[in-house]
Amino acid sequence: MAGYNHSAIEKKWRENWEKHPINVNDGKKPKYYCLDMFPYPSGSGLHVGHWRGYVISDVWSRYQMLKGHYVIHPMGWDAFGLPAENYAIKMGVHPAKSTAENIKNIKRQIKEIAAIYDWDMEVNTTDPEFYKWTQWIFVQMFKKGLAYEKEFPINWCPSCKTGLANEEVVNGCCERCGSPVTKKNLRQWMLKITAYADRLLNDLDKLDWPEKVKKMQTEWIGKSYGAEVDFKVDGREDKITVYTTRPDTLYGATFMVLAPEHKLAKSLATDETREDVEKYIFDASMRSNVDRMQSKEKTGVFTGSYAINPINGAKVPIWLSDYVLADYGTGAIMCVPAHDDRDFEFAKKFNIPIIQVIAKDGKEIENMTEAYTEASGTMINSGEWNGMESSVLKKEAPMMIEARGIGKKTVNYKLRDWVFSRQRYWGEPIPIIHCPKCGNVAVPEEELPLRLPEVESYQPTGTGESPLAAIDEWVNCKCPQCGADAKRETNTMPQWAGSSWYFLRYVDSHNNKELVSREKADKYLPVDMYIGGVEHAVLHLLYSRFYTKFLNDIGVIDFDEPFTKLFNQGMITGKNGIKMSKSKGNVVSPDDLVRDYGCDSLRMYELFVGPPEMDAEWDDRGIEGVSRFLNRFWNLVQDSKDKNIEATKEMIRLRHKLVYDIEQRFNQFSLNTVISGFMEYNNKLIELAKKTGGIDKETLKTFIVLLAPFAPHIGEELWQELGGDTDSVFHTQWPECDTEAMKDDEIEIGVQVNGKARGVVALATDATREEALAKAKEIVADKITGTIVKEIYVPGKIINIVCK
Ligand code: ANZ
Ligand code: ZN
Repeated sequence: MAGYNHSAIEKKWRENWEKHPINVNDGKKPKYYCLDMFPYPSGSGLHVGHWRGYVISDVWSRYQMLKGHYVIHPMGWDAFGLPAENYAIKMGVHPAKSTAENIKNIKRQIKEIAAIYDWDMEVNTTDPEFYKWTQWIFVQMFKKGLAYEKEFPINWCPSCKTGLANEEVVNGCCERCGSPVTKKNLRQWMLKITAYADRLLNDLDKLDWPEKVKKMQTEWIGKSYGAEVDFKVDGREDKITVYTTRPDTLYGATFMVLAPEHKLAKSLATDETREDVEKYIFDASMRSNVDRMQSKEKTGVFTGSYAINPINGAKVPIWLSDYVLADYGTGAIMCVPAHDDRDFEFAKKFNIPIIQVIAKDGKEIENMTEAYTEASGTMINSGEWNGMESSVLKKEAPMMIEARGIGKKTVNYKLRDWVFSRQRYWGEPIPIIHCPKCGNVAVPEEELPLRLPEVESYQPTGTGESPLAAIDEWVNCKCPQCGADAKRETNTMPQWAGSSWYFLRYVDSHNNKELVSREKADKYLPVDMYIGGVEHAVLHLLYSRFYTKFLNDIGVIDFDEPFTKLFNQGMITGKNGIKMSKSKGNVVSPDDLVRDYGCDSLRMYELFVGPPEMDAEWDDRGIEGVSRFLNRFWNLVQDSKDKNIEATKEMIRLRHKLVYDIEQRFNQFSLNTVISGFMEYNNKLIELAKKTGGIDKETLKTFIVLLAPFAPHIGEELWQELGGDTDSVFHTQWPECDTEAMKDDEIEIGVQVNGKARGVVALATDATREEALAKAKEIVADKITGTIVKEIYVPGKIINIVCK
């Protein structure tokens, strides 16, 4: 009997599938689009952690194929961005060159996984034929007023010398290089994602996504209901509008705080306070938003001016503090120290009175040691509102305030417009021309793609201008509208631009007339299953949803959510849960494992390490287990294949139970337990074969089909050896389970005491000796006398108890 030779089998089928692709579109099968988050082609190569997501998506794709779908399963490259550019700066290699090399390398490594990617669909975000459409989308947004220019202080990384979106600032530091982020006033291109805030929020309901991700998006959009209330500045004409979600606490407002950037901040200073106020404003301008939000110690400065609380006429001091953000709400707040933690801390530090207006059980607290932040309790110290329930008032106060003419009810979002320009080289040029007469004019569509020109130095200038600004012959151009001398925009797009819509392009990647033809979009989109890491829960997934809605609005596509179902795989980590990385020296390469155990074993082990949605620690030794299973299964098939074993009732029962169990686990995406199920059933079949001399072909073939998505090479090989009825195992049908046939059988056997028939016991066919004897003794208990000296159990035949 030939042993399992993984290298020979894998080579053979790899070549065969190359010649005869198994995932073909016959135009009749329903489509299923299973998408991986496309990788950034870095130079460091794939480790076993990268394999996991690709294996999950391939197993799922093959499963869908066996379920009768034409599966769209593409792969491509998200190749603009900083690492390639930083490499160019260091080594002087053009990013296009290093990117192409990296792609070639990673593609070779990805092919080792033996996934059914359709390479004819491949896209690369840095290919002008691709970014032509990234630019085209920008032009459409510009024409609709959704792309606009704005000068304002943005997050600035002094080390990368570029502006950063809020999303790219993590704990006050640059997401890429870790340097503390500062502020810089720069002219920026913005995308008006806020125009879609409500749709982005409400449509989350339509999606079959992990609740955790939906929650993160909901919080990011951050819709809140409240009121804007107008406070007059004492002794002046000015009024200051505050935004509050707790208008019920208005009587408790004992001071007011403005963001240092507030337009009245400077003018509120008096002669005595001016110097301190101006210094405070300057210092705040050097800190990033995130840093300000998270700083432990409250800082602030009194302006010297007072405002009038419109509900009771109280005179309240106006302060500046950087815990109030300039670009949220109105950039000014009324402060209720008794019921807000930050205000409480501030009031304590600066000795400002605290007035309690909500009492938990109607009683005022003597000496508050912390704010009472719940919106439940009875109103006190609140004039005509006294005695009301706070939660009721919270809802009604905005209307009451509006009726009294001192403010209005409002809705607010945390979501900000998207800072869409980067002062860097390796990105899509923004297709805009600045004309002294016409203003901003879009590059005409027929001139797209606007190609990225060659430059001599990739180094960011650090002045806030991209290296493109230094190429006069590129920058200087004619206005497409009036012909006057004009200048090109020199900022480029952020890395998110291409990834916000690439999934649409795959299904029509060679189309040079449209981004995607409507016919193909209708037929093959949207994505049915999107698989990738949870780190993209907000940014990439939110941007993609925004782009999809926009393209839906302008009629390019007929749907408005890109990803029907989302699955986030957990990470494979090194020892002690540490992320695998070159710098930590804990990277496990798949190469040796593939050589020693085969691709099929490694694929299975990637999933066997734990639930696919959880992180899992890698341990090479575990692969032995799956490899042993494949060997044992191989041997079972070899042993049975020429014997023409007739299916017994037990074989049929096991076959249907196997199908039932595997399908259930598949549908719960519990891929690790699918594999442990295989192992369990394999053991049962091997035990059974010891008694029956082998296993029937139908049962073995069924097993092979279920196994094939995980271990495609061995699956195909054994299918052929058993004379499978289709040219490939992947062209057969996923087996169905007959729940009747799956039921446990019981057999009745006779029970003797001292050789005399005394009763009959019904036993499960796979009952153990202990179970059988225990049940038998129960039935003949009254016939047993003295002590038992011997117990005889002949499975399926007889039980004899001997006593003395
Ligand atoms: C008075 C008040 C009393 C508040 C109270 C809270 C509790 P959301 O929208 O849910 O995040 N706020 C408003 N604008 C702000 C800004 N630009 N920077 C910092 N804080 C700001 O929370 C809105 C609440 O956050 C508002 O309601 C305001 O404080 C504060 F017992 O007003 B509140
Ligand atoms: Zn012009």
